Amino acid sequence: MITVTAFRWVPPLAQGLVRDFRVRWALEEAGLRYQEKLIGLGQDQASEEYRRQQPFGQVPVYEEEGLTLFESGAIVLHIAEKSEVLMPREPAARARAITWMFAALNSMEPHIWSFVAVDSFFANEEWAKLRRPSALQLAEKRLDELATWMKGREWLEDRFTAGDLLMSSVLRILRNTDLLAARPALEAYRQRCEARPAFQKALADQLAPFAKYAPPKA
Ligand SMILES: N[C@@H](CCC(=O)N[C@@H](CS)C(=O)NCC(=O)O)C(=O)O
Repeated sequence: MITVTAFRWVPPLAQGLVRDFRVRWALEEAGLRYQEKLIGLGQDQASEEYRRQQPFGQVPVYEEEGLTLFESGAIVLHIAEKSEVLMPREPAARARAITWMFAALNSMEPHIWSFVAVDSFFANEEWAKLRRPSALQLAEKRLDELATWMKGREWLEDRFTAGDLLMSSVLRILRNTDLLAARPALEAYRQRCEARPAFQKALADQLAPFAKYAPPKA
């Protein structure tokens, strides 16, 4: 049986974005059943036992008979190799799908997080106010470039792959901004990805424990 480690609860700002979501979505697309192992923020992350599974104390961790993996991108790739829904078999198409997986995590996500950090998480800090214009400029540049690529396309390549799964998961981080709405090609692409039944199921499954384990309101 496959096991995915996720957080029992996170603050609303992070709900639906925690990276076990990408793994859950990939598993749903691949039609693979899994069980979740829920851990708490803090102590559970710091335990020696957990650090042996995830050196940085983060989620997700993926366990399968005889194999433990961390890093959501590597996990999604591992799952994608098991399913043609996520990864074409033809070698060139496979290489292109993997290229887009890296592009999502390496060329898009750092700029998107840099912006969201100053726009949302640290918005009231003086340093964040100073940093915001240049972070916005860098994020917008990447978004514009991706929007140009997406014009007239349904998916990043000629069919849905794990590249789209990761790219749309990264675009989702901007959900509290108007940056996607300002780029209709990207907004339509995000919606197309999120309309997939596997996405909906994975999201509901990540959110369920958050409702169950929500701390009592002060
Ligand atoms: N590159 C890692 C990042 C994992 C990561 O940032 N996990 C976050 C949740 S999305 C986490 O566990 N944060 C808690 C912490 O860093 O203490 C991956 O993709 O798996």
